[in-house]
Formats: sequence, structure tokens, C-alpha cells
Amino acid sequence: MKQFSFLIAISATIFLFSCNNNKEVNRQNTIQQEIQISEVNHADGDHEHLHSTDKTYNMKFTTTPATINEKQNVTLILRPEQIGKTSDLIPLEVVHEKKIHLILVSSDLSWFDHIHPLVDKDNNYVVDTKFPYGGSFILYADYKPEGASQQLTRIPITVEGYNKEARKYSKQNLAWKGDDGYEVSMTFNNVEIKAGEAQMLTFNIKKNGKEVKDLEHYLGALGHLVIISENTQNYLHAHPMDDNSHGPSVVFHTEFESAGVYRAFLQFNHANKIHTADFVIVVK
Ligand SMILES: [Cu+2]
Repeated sequence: MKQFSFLIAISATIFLFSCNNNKEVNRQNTIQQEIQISEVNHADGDHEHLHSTDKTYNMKFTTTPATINEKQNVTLILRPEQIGKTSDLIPLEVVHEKKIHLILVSSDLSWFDHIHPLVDKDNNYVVDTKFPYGGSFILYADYKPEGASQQLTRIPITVEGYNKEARKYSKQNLAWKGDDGYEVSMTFNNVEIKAGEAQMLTFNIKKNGKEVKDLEHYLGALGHLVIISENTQNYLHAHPMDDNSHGPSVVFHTEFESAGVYRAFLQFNHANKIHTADFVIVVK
């Protein structure tokens, strides 16, 4: 049985989830205030999660159709359950405007999506989506049962279809160029990012060479940042300090627990469109 542990920290609403095998997260950002450390048992081969303290929750996951095919519509169905009381309804709290934040990535972290399942009359959370090609993908469901702590369920899935060659990220890349003239550059306060050091990550957003100063909110904040380790076991989800700014800089405080290669996905809202800028961070 694999151990799936995670930690939730707040201050500028930063959530860090970490899933190191058999390792408990025992320290966190000096900037952040630690509110809870819990360990979750991740049963092999299914999506059951046990919370060692308090009540234990599981996010049951099914799809229609049961087999997911590339480029075809699939309905993802998530149902929060309390272990041992699976018939009980588990109401979820709204966090950053949504009850479930669902992050989807290909296992090589070259493809990313962020969607929000909606509750139906049977208390299932449902969303339709499509996967662009076949292979392994990871879903991260981020949710908070009423009166309980923030939960993260990591759900590995297989998509049938053409298996694209996996991309390997090794070189740091802090500059992103998107469509429509958007560019985002990332800087940090130290020369390099070291594990265990508090970091300030600053993203500067430009369009056609000009700084963007009229960013709108996305999910109640100026931006949304997801950082995932190369092995997909560490997941960090952050919102910036809310300073009533509208750009061009979006600042996040965080800390990397261990050295390695990470992919960062910054989402921002400009001109009524959500843009996703992606980066490669090498933590020493
Ligand atoms: Cu979300």
C-alpha cells in the first residue's frame, strides 16, 4: 500500500499537497501558517483514500463511458464519500468559488486542464471533457467537505488511443510565449530555487510587448498557480496575495519541499479569456 500524504498551509491561500511514498511531510514554509498535516492511505489500483485523523473521506471516481477514448466526450463522475458511511451525503464547501477543483494533466506534464464538476441531484459531481490523445493521465481533485479539512485525491487514469511520445523536461524555462501576443516571464527572489527555502515567484504578463495592467480575477484572485513535480507525486495549488492590483505582476509565496524538476501552470484572466502559461522550474 502506497502512502499518500499531504499538507495544507494557508497564507495567501496556498495549498500544498505532497504525496511522497511513505514519507510524512513534516515541515513547511516559514511564510505560511501550518494548519494541518494528515496522512492518507492510497490503496493501489483504485481511488480510495483514508484520512488517518478525524473523519476519513474518499472521492469515488467513475466515467461514462467506462473506457475513456482519445478525442471523445467522456463524463467524469466524482462522488465524495465518508469511509464507513458511504450512504451519507457529503456536502462540500465552496473554496475559491467552486466545490471541486479538478486538475487534469498528462503523466509527462505536457498537457494541462483545470475544470469544475457541478453537483447533480444525486450529489454526484459531473463534468464532460475530452482527452487529446491516449496514454496515462493524472487527475487531482481538490475539495473540502463541510467541517473537515481540505482534501486531495490523486486519480491516475488511462486513455485509449494514440500514445504520444512522452516529453522530458530537464532545463529550466521561465519564459512563456502564447497565442495572441501574450508573454509571461517568471522571476524569483533568489538566484536559484533551493528546496526548503521560502520563495517569492513573480510572473510578469505582457501582450504585444506591453505590460498588461487590466487583468481580471479568475476564481476570486488575480491568478491561479499549479505546480506539479516531474513524478506527479507533489502537487501545489496557490493563489496570489490579493492586493487589488490588476497586473502586470502576479506574486506567489511558496516553498519547494524537495529538489527536482517541476512544471508550473499559471492561469490568468484577460480580455474575458483564461490563458494558461507553463514553465519548467528546476529546484536545487
Ligand atoms: Cu479550480
